Amino acid sequence: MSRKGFIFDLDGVIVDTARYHYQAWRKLADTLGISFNETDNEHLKGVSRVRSLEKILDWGNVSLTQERFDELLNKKNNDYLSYIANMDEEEILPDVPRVLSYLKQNKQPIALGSASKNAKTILKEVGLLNVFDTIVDGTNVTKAKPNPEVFLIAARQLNVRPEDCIVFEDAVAGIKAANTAGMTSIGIGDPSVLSEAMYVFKDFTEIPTEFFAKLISE
Ligand code: B16
Ligand code: MG
Repeated sequence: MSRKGFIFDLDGVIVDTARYHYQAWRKLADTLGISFNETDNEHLKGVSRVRSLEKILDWGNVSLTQERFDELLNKKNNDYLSYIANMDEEEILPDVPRVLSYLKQNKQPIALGSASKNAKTILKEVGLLNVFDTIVDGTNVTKAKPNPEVFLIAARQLNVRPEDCIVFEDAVAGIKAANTAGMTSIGIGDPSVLSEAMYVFKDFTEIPTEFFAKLISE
């Protein structure tokens, strides 16, 4: 048995903020006359804010001055912040508290590994800011997922080897990042979308406690 590190993505794993990102991106796309649906949004999950706007502009074949780009990005974030302003613990996804308490009771190091620059605001709103041993978010990384930087920093801060880390992710880009880091990747969502993950569960209600016990004892 070696010391393990459990790393959680935020949007789509701990809380369902993906729908708020979707609303904000959709509003921006409408402004530019670019069509944008939920399938398109799937490609933005786990992707940084700047890279997300670049992708939307590519899809619509639209180019912007740097000034307009920054202005729209700012507007998107303000819209997003207004949507998440009233979040509370009700928006924590099912069984996340059970999993976090089990890992804490068993003295397992836990980290947040998110691309979001709004991660701490969200954790505070839902009452989980003090649960993690370390928080690595969009303000700490220079390379966005699928680059493994965010998870490698989290492993280093937990003082756990990457091969002993287990990552929970809802995004294709995040699963790729975990795999590249040499970590155990666990997809939370649709198995056909997250086919590169080592294990996939629809949500945490589907993961029995024994599964965590086995990961800890391996
Ligand atoms: P922000 P995660 C990611 O968070 C989201 O999945 C992605 O849709 C978003 O664009 C990105 O954070 C940046 O978020 O605009 O709040 O800085 O899934 O890595 O927790
Ligand atoms: Mg996510």
